[in-house]
Amino acid sequence: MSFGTISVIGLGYIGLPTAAMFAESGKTVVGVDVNEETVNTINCGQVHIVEPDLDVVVKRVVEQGLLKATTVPEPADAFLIAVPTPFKGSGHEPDLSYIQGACRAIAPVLKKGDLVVLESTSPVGATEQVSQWLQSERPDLVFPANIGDCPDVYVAHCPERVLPGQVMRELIENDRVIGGVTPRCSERAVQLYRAFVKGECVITNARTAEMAKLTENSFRDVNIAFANELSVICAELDINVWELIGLANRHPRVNILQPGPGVGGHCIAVDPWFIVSKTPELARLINISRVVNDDKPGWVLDKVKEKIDQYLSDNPGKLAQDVTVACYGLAFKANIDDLRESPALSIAESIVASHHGEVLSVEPNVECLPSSCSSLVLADVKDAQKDAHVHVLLVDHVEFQDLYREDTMKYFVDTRGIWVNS
Ligand code: SAJ
Repeated sequence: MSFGTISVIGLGYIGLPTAAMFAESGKTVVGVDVNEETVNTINCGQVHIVEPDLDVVVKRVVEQGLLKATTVPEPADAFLIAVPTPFKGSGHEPDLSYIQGACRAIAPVLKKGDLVVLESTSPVGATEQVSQWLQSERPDLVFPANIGDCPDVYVAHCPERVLPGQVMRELIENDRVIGGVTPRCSERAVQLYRAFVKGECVITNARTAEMAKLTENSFRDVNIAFANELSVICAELDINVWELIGLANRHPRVNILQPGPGVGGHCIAVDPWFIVSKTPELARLINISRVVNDDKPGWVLDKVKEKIDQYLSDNPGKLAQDVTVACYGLAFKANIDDLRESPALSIAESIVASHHGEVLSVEPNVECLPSSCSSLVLADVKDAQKDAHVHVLLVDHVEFQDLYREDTMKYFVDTRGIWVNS
C-alpha cells in the first residue's frame, strides 16, 4: 500500500525540509504547525528559516499544490512528528510535552493502516511512549506494543541526522536508521522513506534507533570535549593546540576534532543529556564531556579579561572604559546565521555585561539581531578591525580567515585557531 498523503507535524528546521522533499517526490503533503505565522508564510510559498535551496523547493511545491500548511491536522496515510524535544525547566531532563501534544493533535484523524513516525531526537523509550499515548487517545484502534503484534496503526522512530547548512543534500543522501516498535512497523516506515531517500534505510528496533541518534551526537561531543580539554592544557604549557592536533592526527588511527569556544547548536549540546538523564550512574564519560564543553566559554572569558588587563598595563593612563573589544562571530558555528545555543553569542553578551568600555559584535551572516540580544551592537568587520583594541575571534566564518594583522591586532584571543596559525 503506498502513501497518498503525508502529514508532517512541526514545520521547523527538520519538518519543513522533510515536507518539501516528500512533496518534491510527488507526494501530497500537509504540513502542520501551531504557529499561524509559519503556516501563512509557507502557504505563500515562502520560508521562515534559512537553509540553502529550501526556499526554491518550497516555492515550487506550494505552487504545484503538492505542499500546504495548516494549524489543524487532517487525515493522511503517514504522520511524521518533527517537533522539538527541549529540556524541562532549567535542568537536563527531556521534555516530551511537544511530542505528546502532537500525538493528541493527530489521534482524532488516525485510521486503520496509517503510519506514525517519530523523527524528533528522543530519549530511549519515547517511541513506545508515543504508541501508548496514541492508544489511550484512540482505544478503538490497536497500536503496537509487543513484537508479533498486528497493529491497526504502525509506529516507528526514524531520527533526523542532517547537518544544518547541508540539509537538502543530506536528507536525500544520508543512510536512515529506522526502528519500528515491531518489525512490520519498520518495514512500513522504510516504504515511506524510499519516496526520496537514496541512502540505505537500515532497520533496527525503536530503542536502538533512539540510542543511535543520541550516540552519534554524544560521540562528537566527547571528541570535541577532548579537543577543548587539550586546548586548556596546551595554553597552560605554552603549546599551539592546533599544531599539536594536526601532528597527532597524522597517526593513522587518531582523528581528534577541533577546539572552540564551547559547543553550541540545539543538538550536540543537548542530546548527550538524554543519555545521562536516563542512566546517570553509568554515563560518566558522556556527562563529564558535557561539563568540559560547557565550561569552555568561561575559560575564554578569563582569557579576554587577561588581554584587556595586558592592554591596560602596556598603556598606562588608559582606563577600562577606553578599551574597545571586538567579538568576531555570534553564530553557533561557521558560515551559518543560526544563533541558537551559541557559545559565541553568550561570550559576547558576557563581555558586554562585565566590560566597562565599548563592545563591537561582528556577525556577517545576520542583518539585524533578534530583540533578545538587545545588549549587543552589530558592527562592520572593517570598523571593528580598525577601532578595537582587543580582538576576540569566536567563529571561523570565511570572512574572518584573512583578517588578522600582526602590527595592529596585538591583543587578541583566537578560539578557533585561524589567526594564530595564519
Ligand atoms: N564543533 C567544535 N569542534 C569541532 C566540530 C564542531 O567545537 O571539531 C562545535 C561547533 O562549532 C558547534 C557544535 O560543535 O558549536 C556543533 O556543530 P556540529 O557541526 O558538530 O553539529 P550540528 O549541531 O550542526 O549538527 C549535528 C550533526 N551530528 C553529527 O555530526 C554527529 C548532524 O548530523 C545532526 O543531524 C545534528 O547534530 C542534529 O540535528 O542532531
